[in-house]
Amino acid sequence: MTLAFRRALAVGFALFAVSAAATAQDFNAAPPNAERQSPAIAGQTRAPVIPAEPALRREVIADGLRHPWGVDQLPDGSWIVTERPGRMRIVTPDGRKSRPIDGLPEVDARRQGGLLDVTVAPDFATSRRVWWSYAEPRGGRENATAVATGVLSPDARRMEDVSVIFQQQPAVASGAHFGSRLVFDPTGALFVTTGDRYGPRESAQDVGTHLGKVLRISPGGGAAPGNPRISRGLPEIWSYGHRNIQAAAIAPDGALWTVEHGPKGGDELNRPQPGRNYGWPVISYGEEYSGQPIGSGSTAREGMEQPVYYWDPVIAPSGMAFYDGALFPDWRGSLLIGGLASQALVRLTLEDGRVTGEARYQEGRGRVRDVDVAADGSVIILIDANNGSLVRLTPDG
Ligand SMILES: [Ca+2]
Repeated sequence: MTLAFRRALAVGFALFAVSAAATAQDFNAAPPNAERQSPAIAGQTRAPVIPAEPALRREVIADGLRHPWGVDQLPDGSWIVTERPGRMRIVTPDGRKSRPIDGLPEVDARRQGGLLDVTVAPDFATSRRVWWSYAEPRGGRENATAVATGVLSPDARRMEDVSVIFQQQPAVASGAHFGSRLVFDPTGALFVTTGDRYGPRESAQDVGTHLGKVLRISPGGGAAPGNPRISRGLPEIWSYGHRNIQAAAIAPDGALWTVEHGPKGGDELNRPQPGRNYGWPVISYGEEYSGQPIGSGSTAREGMEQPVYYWDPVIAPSGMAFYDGALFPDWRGSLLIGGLASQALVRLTLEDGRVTGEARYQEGRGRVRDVDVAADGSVIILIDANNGSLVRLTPDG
């Protein structure tokens, strides 16, 4: 074997290795941003990469949606979708979009603000009641996360009997970190997730504010019965010390799980327990966008909870759902999470409340803003773009 041939073979083999690595999922190959941090518990980050199976068939149900943010399915199989600039529409299963539904309160649609999540009543078939979250203008440059409810008229053109059931205190002059997912727990109480508003981040630790919290309210407004008693705390608070939670779902056992946007290298999966402190901004994985440490740079402290799992680098999480459908039997019990910057549908396998594996699907095919599981077991994602879309994912073949 000549030296030139050996070199050619070595180069060829290296190229082969590179192309093989590029076709496999290599999202754990990137180094962490905060290289000196280590997880508090085994398996808390970088779970084993599992194959992205099965292959998916991707079908655009409807496009032309401007920055869609939240989606829920109605009993007749159609979809109620929010668009961040302030519109809510019905999309039929065959992709016809209604005119914007009339009667919604004004939203502050600047930067990350606007019309956000939507969820329909468990008894929507008879009550036609809907809840939605939004950035509420409060005068001057100030705004706040708010939640309203209304009854969708029989022709689905108008929201009637509208009332605002939650208004975040205090209002803040900021265009960021509004939260705000809405999920009902098994008792009928409504969880509302919020953010630190990307300004006074210490307010996430201040139980006298609604900023950076998981809140649990009654569907007609006010603190829900059974909330934890927190010394000097507002009665709506379920848990605190959160940065910006845009993903929330109820597990098959009835427990709330959330995913929050962390700083650079600090997205977190949590299972928020009543009255507990999840640490932001005192403890956090990751670092400032500048590369500086968050506060003292510590990742653990007595009296503050560890995340179940964290991502460094981040996925930039959006909506999430537990999979319990019929079309993907191997996915049952998995957690599906939308990724914005990661432009992926992230699947986590869970065992005894811990993450055991991670797979990513649809990478690079748009910022995933929300995830839902349809009644037929297909997975529905919202692609957040100027020309955004409602997409159905089913097994291919
Ligand atoms: Ca935390």
